[in-house]
Amino acid sequence: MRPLAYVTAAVLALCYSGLVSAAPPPPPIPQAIFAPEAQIWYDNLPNSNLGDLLALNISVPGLSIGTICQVTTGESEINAAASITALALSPTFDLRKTYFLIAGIAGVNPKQATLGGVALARYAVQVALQHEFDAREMPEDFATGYVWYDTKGPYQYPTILYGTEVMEVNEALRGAAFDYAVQAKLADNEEAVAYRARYEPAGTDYAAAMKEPSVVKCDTATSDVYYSGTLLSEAFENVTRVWTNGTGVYCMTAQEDNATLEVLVRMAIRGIVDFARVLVMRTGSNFDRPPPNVTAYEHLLVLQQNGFPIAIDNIFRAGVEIVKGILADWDRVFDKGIKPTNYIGDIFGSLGGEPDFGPGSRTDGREGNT
Ligand SMILES: *[C@@H]1O[C@H](CO)[C@@H](O)[C@H](O)[C@H]1NC(C)=O
Ligand SMILES: *[C@@H]1O[C@H](CO)[C@@H](O)[C@H](O)[C@H]1NC(C)=O
Ligand SMILES: *[C@@H]1O[C@H](CO)[C@@H](O)[C@H](O)[C@H]1NC(C)=O
Ligand SMILES: *[C@@H]1O[C@H](CO)[C@@H](O)[C@H](O)[C@H]1NC(C)=O
Ligand SMILES: CC(=O)N[C@H]1CO[C@H](CO)[C@@H](O)[C@@H]1O
Repeated sequence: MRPLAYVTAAVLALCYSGLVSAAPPPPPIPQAIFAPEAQIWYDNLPNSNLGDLLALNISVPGLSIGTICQVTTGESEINAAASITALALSPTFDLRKTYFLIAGIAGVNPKQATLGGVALARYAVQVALQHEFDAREMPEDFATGYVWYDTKGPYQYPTILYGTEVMEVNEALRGAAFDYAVQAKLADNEEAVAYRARYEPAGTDYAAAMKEPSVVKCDTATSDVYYSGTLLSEAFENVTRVWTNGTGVYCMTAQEDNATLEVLVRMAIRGIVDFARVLVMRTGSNFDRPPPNVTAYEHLLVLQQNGFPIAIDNIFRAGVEIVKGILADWDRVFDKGIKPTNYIGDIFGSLGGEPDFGPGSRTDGREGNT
């Protein structure tokens, strides 16, 4: 049987939104990306007195939405981008004050977090947007087969950019969400405890892997390719560090966040959404690399890590605290929004301001398409 970790690629996004005609306070709207990541909200939200997601089921061409506005994007970058575009352009909703909680399971870096652990990100990095040589054909002195566009070897800073390489979200909002999320009692299970124990740090820096699940602040990597193993994980860890000019912490790996965020940047330029109201939350379903003395193949396709059920569970457990917090403080804080203190947006500076990573704004600090 395939490990459940196989489905890691999915994302669940939860948005808090007002319907077009809604009088204040706008009704909450959740948003999901992949069936189990959505089901956990359907099953549990009614018990938290925040309403029933299935009470209002509005069909928007291209996606499906429930009532706290729950959107299932589908897995991988193309599905995520297409679904969020369909949502944002739907005349059914006014999303200008919507909080988007992008929430899904993920691969997890054992140096930063663990199975069932919850990460709130500042950066989403599209790590595999590069040339790739099969490692069997790469030059002998290369540490990885990945090489950035218009460069001659790994980790030389790229001069050709597509614009979606790095996305940065509102750090002050992340801080508020973190304070809510840490109130959650996170789920764990015995099999995950046993698999974590294999990361016993024999000359490794895997101490975080061995702890019980907690909420942490660290970043997400996006790649359509579901990679696994120490060398690729280290390569993308390096990419995250270099592309964020040393500030990004490679932690969770998934297949959608770059795409979802790119759409939200474009929609923010059009005034349809507020990019300062975006949260990226990922929960660890499987480690991105094997423990000591286990092959990459066995780790991904033979052994059971059993992080999937607790990762799904903890999406809700941490996520609902964030939703409750936003609702409870709507009038005082979240209606007007939390002003970002960091740069937010893409590597081109499309939303204005000066990126704190990358080669600098292409719009001279102004908002607009490049
Ligand atoms: C929402 O409605 C659509 C069709 O109207 C249906 O196919 C879908 O199963 C419903 N979703 C849920 C979660 O009930
Ligand atoms: C990652 O970067 C470190 C430090 O620069 C380097 O030693 C290592 O070989 C790199 N790993 C890969 C897989 O490229
Ligand atoms: C891994 O294998 C080596 C060599 O057999 C052994 O010395 C080491 O203790 C093993 N480490 C773990 C964590 O099992
Ligand atoms: C990020 O690092 C690159 C490569 O060293 C450099 O060219 C760029 O100016 C740096 N960007 C910022 C905002 O520090
Ligand atoms: C490799 C890949 O699919 N990258 C995508 C990242 O997201 C943007 C926006 O949706 C796409 O244009 C890129 O193609």
